[in-house]
Amino acid sequence: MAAVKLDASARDSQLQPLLAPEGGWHLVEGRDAIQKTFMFQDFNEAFGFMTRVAIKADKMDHHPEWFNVYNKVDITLSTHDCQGLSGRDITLATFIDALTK
Ligand code: HBI
Repeated sequence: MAAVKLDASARDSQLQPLLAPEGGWHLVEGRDAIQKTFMFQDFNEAFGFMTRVAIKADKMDHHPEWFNVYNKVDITLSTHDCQGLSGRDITLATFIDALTK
């Protein structure tokens, strides 16, 4: 299924909550993408989180751009197929946030 960029209404209703202070996601400068940094107790916790995200991402066929060093995981979400944010990014961001609640 071709990915479709979020329209203005979807950005208001679905993206804004993620970008709110309690959501913790940020728009990436110069890209239609969102980014968030996660901190864990140690590498083991961080990698366990990454493993759960990876399994979900593969099930969705929608993969994060991410960087990990020790207990820090830096995640950027965007949809390559439409060069911007789609509903898949909202779905994955929501799943990711639920893991850290
Ligand atoms: N992951 N973030 C992201 N964006 C995509 O467009 C994408 C993906 N994973 C796999 C995927 N697309 C496949 O559907 C092929 O388009 C590569």
